[in-house]
Amino acid sequence: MIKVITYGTFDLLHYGHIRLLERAKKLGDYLIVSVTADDFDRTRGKINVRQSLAERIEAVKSTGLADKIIVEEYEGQKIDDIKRYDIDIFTVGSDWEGTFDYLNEYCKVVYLERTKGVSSTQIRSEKKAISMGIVGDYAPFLNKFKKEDRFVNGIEITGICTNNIDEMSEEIRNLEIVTENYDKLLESVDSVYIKSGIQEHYIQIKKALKMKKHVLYESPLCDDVDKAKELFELAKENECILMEAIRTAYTIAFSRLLLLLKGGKIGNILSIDASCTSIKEGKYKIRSFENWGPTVLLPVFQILGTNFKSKRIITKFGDDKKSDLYTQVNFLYEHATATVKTAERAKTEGHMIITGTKGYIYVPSPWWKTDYFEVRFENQSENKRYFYQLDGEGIRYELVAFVKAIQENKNYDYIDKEVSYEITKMISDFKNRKDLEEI
Ligand code: C2G
Repeated sequence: MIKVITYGTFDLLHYGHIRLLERAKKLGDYLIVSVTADDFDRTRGKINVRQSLAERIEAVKSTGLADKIIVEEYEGQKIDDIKRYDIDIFTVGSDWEGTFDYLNEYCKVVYLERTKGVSSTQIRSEKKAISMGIVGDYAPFLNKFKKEDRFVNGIEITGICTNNIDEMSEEIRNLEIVTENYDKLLESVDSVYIKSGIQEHYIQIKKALKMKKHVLYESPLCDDVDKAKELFELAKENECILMEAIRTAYTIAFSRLLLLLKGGKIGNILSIDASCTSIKEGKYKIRSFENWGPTVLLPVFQILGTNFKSKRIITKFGDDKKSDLYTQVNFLYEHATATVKTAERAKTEGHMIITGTKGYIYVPSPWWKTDYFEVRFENQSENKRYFYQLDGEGIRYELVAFVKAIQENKNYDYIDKEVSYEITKMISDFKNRKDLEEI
């Protein structure tokens, strides 16, 4: 019996894939089809696969061409599979010509002519790309953000509303729409990414939603919980996506860390310590807690919840008594505690440590854009390290989630609404100096 194996993502299965499977089947008597796992696709740079692994397996199964379906999960698995299943022929489309010649050592390698004129990418982007306008003045970040749209199918940054165009990159300065007029930008795009000052968020987001524009906003949503609820209501009425941008929430490492904790990996969680500090240069206003607060509060509220018994805000203000150079918050929960530190005029270790009754999780600095963390125990031989690919600090995964939410008109709550509201409340309490003591 001649056994054949082939590999693929098989996203949005089309006749190009089916023709490949038909010809692969004809090469022998028994065909194994290996479908790539989501993580493995991301690792190899395919970050906007639309269908889940289960859906893609189901689609391949429905062709009736595969005698066996397996999942490809790691680099180098092809060699293991060829040995494990005693494969005679490895085949794949001609777009991979030469890539898998090394497998000739283990079996015959056959490249089948790729079917022209159809691809999942093309099907995905058949829907007109969503145009996005970016809003804000903080050039160091917006320059980074703009670079990310080239990695994500289905969205294109086409305009900017800013009062600081001189400091923006050439790529931004050459956008179709460069304006200081927010209304003008809104008229020309399908969606906006808002990274303006918090005091502008409410008005800008409300205007965008009223014009049925989708909104990705840098957290916090605004500085008043009632206004936050009003905006989510407005988004629902206008069938728009209103998505919170805290990059960390969209990284694989952070989502895997949450799953490990929920599974009791380190027992009951007693404390969380997380810091985000930077020494901000230049003319930008110092707003340590407003700028870093959402990021540093995310793990606390996602892991311990938002029903803390009390909190204490400790802040070091600048001479203007407005800009907070350093802000720390201590939380007391029923059975746990948390301490978070933010600064734009001070430096400390930017790690996160989660203390549990069986062990602890250590996320090295900069924890908020990490691709790696460790689970550590008393018996160090049980320690485990976890590595996950992280491209572009997580911004592109945020964009992929935003595009997917728009295309499927479904808000994927990577960040629970309760967490969004509590972050807003924390910013409001800070602004009103509630529970706040100065140092
Ligand atoms: N294919 C084809 N014609 C097309 C599109 C795809 O023949 N118009 C073939 C590809 O060459 C591949 C298979 O269909 O052999 C699955 O394609 P994809 O789902 O795009 O996956 P890809 O990442 O190309 O698969 O590690 C090997 C890869 O997993 C190969």
